[in-house]
Amino acid sequence: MSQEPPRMIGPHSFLLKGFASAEAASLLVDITSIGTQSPLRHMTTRRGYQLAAQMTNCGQLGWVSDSKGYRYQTDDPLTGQAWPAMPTSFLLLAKSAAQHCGFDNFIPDVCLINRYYPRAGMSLHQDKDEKDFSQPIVSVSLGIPAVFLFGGLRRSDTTTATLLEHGDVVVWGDEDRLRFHGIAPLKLAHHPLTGQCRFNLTFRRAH
Ligand code: MD3
Ligand code: FE
Repeated sequence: MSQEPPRMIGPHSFLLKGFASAEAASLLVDITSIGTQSPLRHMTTRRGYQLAAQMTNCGQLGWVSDSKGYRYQTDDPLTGQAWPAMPTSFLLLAKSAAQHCGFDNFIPDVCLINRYYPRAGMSLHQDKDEKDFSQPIVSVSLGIPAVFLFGGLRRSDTTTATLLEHGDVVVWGDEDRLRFHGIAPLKLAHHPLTGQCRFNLTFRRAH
C-alpha cells in the first residue's frame, strides 16, 4: 500500500506513489500468463502505422486497433478466442486505488496491458472509446521508468511531465478523463523484475 497521501497531478488526477510495489512481482507473473494466452503484439492504426508499444488485454473486453480503427471487442483478433479473464488481484488493486481517490463504484471490464522497450513512446491522444466518461481510469506502472505527459482538452495545450516509476498507480477522473496525454520515448534502463522494459496496466470501464 501507498506510504504517502495521493499527489495531485491534475484537479481530478492522483498519483499514488509505490501503491502497487508490494504486489508488483505477482502482477508480473499474471502478465506473463496472460501473454501466453493472448500474446503482446504491435497493433496497427487505421492509416497502417504500427503502435510503438506492444499490447494485449484481459477482462470481458479488449481494446484493439487495426485498419478499421479503434474499438473494444470481446475476442482477441489474434487468437479468435475471448481475452483472458481479469485476475481477481488486478480487479481488487484497481478498485482499491480508485476508492483511495474518492471513486467508490469503479468496476473495470478491461485491463489494457502495454509493453514499452527503450525508445518506444505513445504520442499525445485522448481516450474516448469508452461509453461513460464519469468512470475513472486507473493505471499501474511496472519496470523501467517513463515520463508521462499530461496536456489539456486541446492537442495544442501545453503539457506537464510526471515521472512514473515501478509500482506507481495513477487515477484519472472527471474533467481530467478527456485530457490529452502521452508517454515520452523511454530511455534505456534496466529493472531487476522486467529487464529493459516497462509494463503499464490501464483499467477502464468500456461498456
Ligand atoms: C489520462 N497509456 O493506454 S497511462 C493508454 O503509460 C495510455 O501506457 C499510457 O495512455 C501508458 O491509453 C499512459 C495512463 C492513462 C490512460 C488513460 C488516460 C492516462 C490517462 C485517460 C485520460 C487521462
Ligand atoms: Fe491513453
